[in-house]
Parts: sequence; structure tokens; C-alpha cells
Amino acid sequence: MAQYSRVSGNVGLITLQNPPVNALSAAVRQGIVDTVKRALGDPEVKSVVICGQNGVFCGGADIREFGTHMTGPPLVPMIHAIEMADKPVVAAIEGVALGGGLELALGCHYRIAHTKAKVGLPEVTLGLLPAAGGTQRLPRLTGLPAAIALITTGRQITTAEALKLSIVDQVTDYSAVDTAVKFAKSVAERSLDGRRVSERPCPCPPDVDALFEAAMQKVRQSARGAIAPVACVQALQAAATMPYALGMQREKELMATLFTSGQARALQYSFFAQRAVGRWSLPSGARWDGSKPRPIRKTAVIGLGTMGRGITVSLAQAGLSVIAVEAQEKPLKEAQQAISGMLQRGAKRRGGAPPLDLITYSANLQAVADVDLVIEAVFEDVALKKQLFQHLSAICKPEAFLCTNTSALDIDLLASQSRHPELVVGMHFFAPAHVMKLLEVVHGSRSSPEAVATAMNLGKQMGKVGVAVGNCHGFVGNRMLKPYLEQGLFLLEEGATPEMVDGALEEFGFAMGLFRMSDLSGIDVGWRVRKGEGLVQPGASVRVRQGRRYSPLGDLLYEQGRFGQKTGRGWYRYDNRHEAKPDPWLNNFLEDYRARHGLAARRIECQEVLERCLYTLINEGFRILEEGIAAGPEDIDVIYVLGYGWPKHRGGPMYYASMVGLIKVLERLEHYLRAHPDVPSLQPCSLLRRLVASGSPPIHKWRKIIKKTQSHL
Ligand code: 3H9
Repeated sequence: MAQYSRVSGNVGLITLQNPPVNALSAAVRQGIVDTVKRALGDPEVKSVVICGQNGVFCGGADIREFGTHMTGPPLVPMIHAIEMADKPVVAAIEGVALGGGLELALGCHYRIAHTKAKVGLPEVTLGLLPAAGGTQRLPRLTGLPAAIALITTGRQITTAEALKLSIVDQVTDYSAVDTAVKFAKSVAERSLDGRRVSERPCPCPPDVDALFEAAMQKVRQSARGAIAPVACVQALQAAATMPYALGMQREKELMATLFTSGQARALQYSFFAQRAVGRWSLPSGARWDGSKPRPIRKTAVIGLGTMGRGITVSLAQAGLSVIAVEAQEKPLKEAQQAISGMLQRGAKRRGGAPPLDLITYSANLQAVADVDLVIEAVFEDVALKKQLFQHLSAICKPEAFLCTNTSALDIDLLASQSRHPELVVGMHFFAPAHVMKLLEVVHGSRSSPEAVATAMNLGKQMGKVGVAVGNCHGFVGNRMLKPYLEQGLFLLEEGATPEMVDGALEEFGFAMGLFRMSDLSGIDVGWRVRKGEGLVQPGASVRVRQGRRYSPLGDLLYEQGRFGQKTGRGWYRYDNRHEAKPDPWLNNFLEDYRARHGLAARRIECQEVLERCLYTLINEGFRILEEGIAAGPEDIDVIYVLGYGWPKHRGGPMYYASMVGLIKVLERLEHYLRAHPDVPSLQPCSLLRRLVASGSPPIHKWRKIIKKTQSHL
């Protein structure tokens, strides 16, 4: 787990060995303790280098150990012993030095890093803080402002930035290990005075109180109820105000609180869920490990509206050539300008040149004849998309994959327009497509495993987290949103206000409440979807449609020209483009509406808002699992955390349900169904009942029960 050798005559080389990221498991920690002791005790050895095997220094503490009974030597005294060594110890950083990995490196006397390596303290993203001295040593090197920024966000940085911040001492294009060995020889006789980071003072600006006040305010605003970022600031405050030993004590206390918190467990579940979705399977039994993706070199994007532009940018940034097609010359020119601007701004942020040359613009669909894969992002109109698929099928080479960015339409229907339906899949991106990490890869009944594997692989190349989902109206994310939004409208009818509903959801941790979200995405967009479903009856405000309760409130707003942010009026008023303000007009409108329908407004508690909105969404999630549209609860949770602003520290809707208790979710759905028997989405799903009947097993056991349920169907 840590190999020891002597190189270059008198350098002790310690190599961490725990693939794939050399995480600091109990065995690795024991290996480090043993090999360090050996190196320090060997009179022939004058200096030591620590590195990781296979070009990766270390990905930090072994997260898999967190939920278990921890054994092996603890990190803090191990790193302390390295720092106190009387021979120079050099960290040779390749690949990554993250979390405990960087903390190990900070305990070394020198750090040499490869230019392509990344370093960071991402513990906060796991609901923790860097508790192996990271909160105390980093600010002593970088100063407080940089340490606050890095530790409270978990941002990973390039070694060029790390060099500027004094986190590393040298950056090399050559082997970091060879460079570190040479360097270790050169400093073998040098005094270690000033090289032990913990012995340095923590540089404090004169306005340190104001600095922490601002930092605390910033994390409280952006954390949306997450406790780890706040604890990170508190630990850094200790570094600024206490001697090192007391700071370490504070770090330990704060970590103890976080370590056992539900938030840390949820975030760690989320970490593994985001990796588990890559191991997809289809109802046919086809799986990720038996399906080979085809390499994609040339791509095309059809339709250069907001989504098409974002997808084009993402493809080009991933190094793929793109033919960007828009039928009319004027919008084509506008799109070209917008895409170039996005690429230039992206290049400024990431460094390097904008990949403008990878994109060819065309107003002619024939230009896509020899591409390997097309993503269509034209207007969400089924007739238009059907026609486009017929054209593409005739124009493209027969082996080309045809993908649609539809957010709800039937993939099988579109595939049936193509001569090769097995090459058709959905690639549902989320706006803004060049920023959002989520990609729903939608398989139709005839999509081949190769097509799914190719779309998943392309998503990965674009830096997305792909989730394979089945074909149904709205797929996973948008389908679950429907009962959630519907409950929001019903609550308004019964006496709530948009700001009250949104307040409860935002307090829960959503990035945006449902009415603010509706204003952002456009009330006209939702109206068009409902029109497509035959639900809209202009001018009418009948509260029953298609045999179930229906709220026409959204349709009535649409008829008033209140489309949301884009028209400055929606569920809120927008005097400047983004700031939502409660609108007295809307309150009057709601009062009139209730009076017209004989609805008495009642006082609605936040708890009811949460239970009705969230439990109906979760209930739909169970239906999705039961129907095999998603293979497991992790798939749904990843979609909600990455695509729908679900608070990360609550794991995702299905994880949340497992924490609240399935029996409680079931009871509350039954309770609300009794009060609203005309709302079918409150009818508990049979899978939920089955899980409760089998004793509410933990979430990792659901897949097995779901499989059994499906085989009974
Ligand atoms: C910490 O250090 C606490 C300390 O401060 C103090 C304690 C006192 N442990 O992401 P990938 C697995 S907290 C266990 O697909 P990539 C991962 O699950 C830790 N397993 O690869 C996956 O397994 P599988 C702070 C880990 O190349 C496989 O490795 N550190 C760990 O895209 C490949 O991962 C972090 O937060 C781990 N630490 O990205 C870093 N890391 O194949 C977390 C990875 O079975 N890790 N695995 O699905 C990462 O950010 C990325 O994994 C990394 C590689 C950038 C390293």
C-alpha cells in the first residue's frame, strides 16, 4: 500500500499504491507510517520523496471508509510526524493532490508538481472540512483570503495557480518524481528552518474581523442550509486567531460535528451516485460494460437557439468539430456571434485559445452529410422534429447517430421517421447547456446499446454527467416536475402566495422556488406544453380537465401576457431583469380568482407546502422506478441535484425520502389524498407501498426490490 525504495543513492522514495486514486485507506496510512519510519531510520537516506503510483499523487482520505468503523493510524499525527522529520521530505505531485492528499503534501517540507496536476481541498463538497491540518496549514501559505476561497468552495486549481499562491514550490513539465528526487538530493543538507508550515505565523490582514464577517455572510447566502461551508470559515478563523495547536483542536471539534451529520452522509451518497450512473443498464439487459461506444469526430447541431448554441459551445470545448446549422441567414449570423463570444469568454476563464476554428456555420442542412453524430435542438414542435428526422435520415450517412435534445417528446416516434431507428437516442441537455453538468440520455425501445454507449461517452467527453433514462413524456426530470408544479398552483388556489411557496422551498435549500423558476423558464413555455397535451382551453377557467383537478392559473397569466422575467411580469414583478418582487396585482388577481370559484383562502403552513410539493415529486419518482424508466434511485437523485437545483446536502429526492422515512411519505400522501381525492398524483405508488411493506429497506437495497417488482409485472 506504500512501497519503499532507495533511489539515486541516498533518497528514500515512498510510493502510495491504492488504485485508482491512491486514497488514504487504513492500509495506505499504515504503509506511510512504516515507510517514513524506515526512511528516517536509515542512515544512508538523506532526504525523502513521497509520490503516488500511476501518475496520481493522492485523491485524499478513502471516502468508502467513512461510514465504517475506522481503523489504522490517524492522518493528523502521521502528517505531523512527517513535518517534524529531521530529513527533508518532498512531495512529488502528479495527477491530483486533493483533500487529505494535499494535506499530506502540506506536511512535507517541499512540494514539486507537474504542470498538468490539480490540487485542492474539496472536503466541503462532501459535507466535511480539511481536518488533517488543511484549515490550519493552507492559510499559513496562501494568506487568509485565498484559503477562505479555496476551502469554502472546494475548488480545484491548476499547479500554475498553486505556484502563485505558494502552495507548491516548483512546477515542472517533466516527471515530477524525477524532478523531486533531484531536488531532494540538492536540499539534503539544508536546514529545515522555515520549511515546517505549521511553525509559520498565519498572515493576518488588519481588517481580519471584517474579512471573516464578509466570508461568513457569503457562505451563509450561497450554502442554502449546508453546514460545512460555515464550519470551514470557523476553522479558518481559528487559524487566524489561535496558535497552531489550538487551531488544530478547533478543526478536530468542528470535523467531529460534521462527520456524523446527515448532510455529510447525503453528500457522500451523492459523490458515489454520480459515479454509479456511469454504470448504466437497459431493460433489455444491455450494460455499460458490454457496450462499446463508437468514436465520434465530426458532429452537427441543428437549430441555434439558446440550447443549440450551448451544445455547440460544449462540443467545441471538448475538441470536437461541429457543423452548426440554422435555416435562416440572419439568426445564423446572430448565433455565430453569440457562440464566438461564449467561446472567447470560456477561453479567458479556462486559459488557452478559443476553439473557434472547430465550428463551421451553415444554413444548408446538406452540410451535415458526413458527420458521425447529429444533435437536433430545433423548436419543441413534434411535427417540425418529425420532418427534420426524415430529412436527416435521407441526408446523413447511414451509420450516423441521430440525437434529439427534446425535453419531453416521444423518442420512438422520432426514431420511426429514420431508416435507422437503432441509431436514434435522446440527448437532453439543461440550460445553459455549456454550463450545466447534467445530460439525460434517453433510450427508445429501438435504441441500440451502442447508440446509448456513444451518447454517454460523448457526454463524458463534454464534461457532463450522463444518466441513461427510458422514454416517456418528460423522461425523468420533467416528468417528476409536473406534480410538483401542479401542487404549487393548487396551494395558490387554497390561499398561499408565490413568495410563501417559494420561501418554503428555498428555505429547504432549492436554488429557486417553483414560481421563480417558472418565471425564469417562461410561463409561455409551460403553456405551450399544456397546449400540446390538450389541457389549455383559452378563456376558460374550469378547474377540472381530463377528469382531474386542474388549475388554469398559469394559463390565465399567459393570456395576460405575463410570461415571467422576459416580459418583466409573471408570478412576480421584475423592475430590473432578475430581481423578483411580490406583485400586488397578483394578490388581487388571486383573490378575484378564489372569489369567482368560491374558494376560501386558508392559512397554509410551510410544512404543508413542502410535503405536498416534495412528496408528490417523490411519488412520481417511485412510479418512474417501477416502470423501469430509471434503473435505480441514484439516477433520479443525480438528475435532481445536477439539473433541478435540489439541495446537494439533501442527497436528492429519493435519498431524502429514505431519510424522512418511507412510511412517513406514504402516510402523508394518503392524508393529502383524503383531502384532495381528485388529484391522482397524490395516490401513493405501489412500489412505495411495497417498500414500506418490506420494512422500508435502506436505499442501496431498493434496486433488488424494484427488479422483483418489475419481474412480477
Ligand atoms: C478527505 O480527504 C478528508 C481529510 O481532509 C481529513 C480526514 C481526517 N476515496 O471520479 P472518478 C473512486 S475527504 C475513495 O470516476 P476521475 C471513485 O469512487 C476526501 N474512492 O475518476 C471511483 O470509483 P469507481 C477528499 C475514491 O479521474 C474511482 O475512484 N477528496 C476517492 O474522474 C475513480 O474516480 C476528494 O473529495 C476517494 N477519495 O476523478 C476527492 N476518490 O470506479 C474525490 C475517487 O468504483 N475524488 N474515488 O466508481 C475526486 O474528486 C475524483 O475522483 C478524482 C478523480 C479527481 C480524484
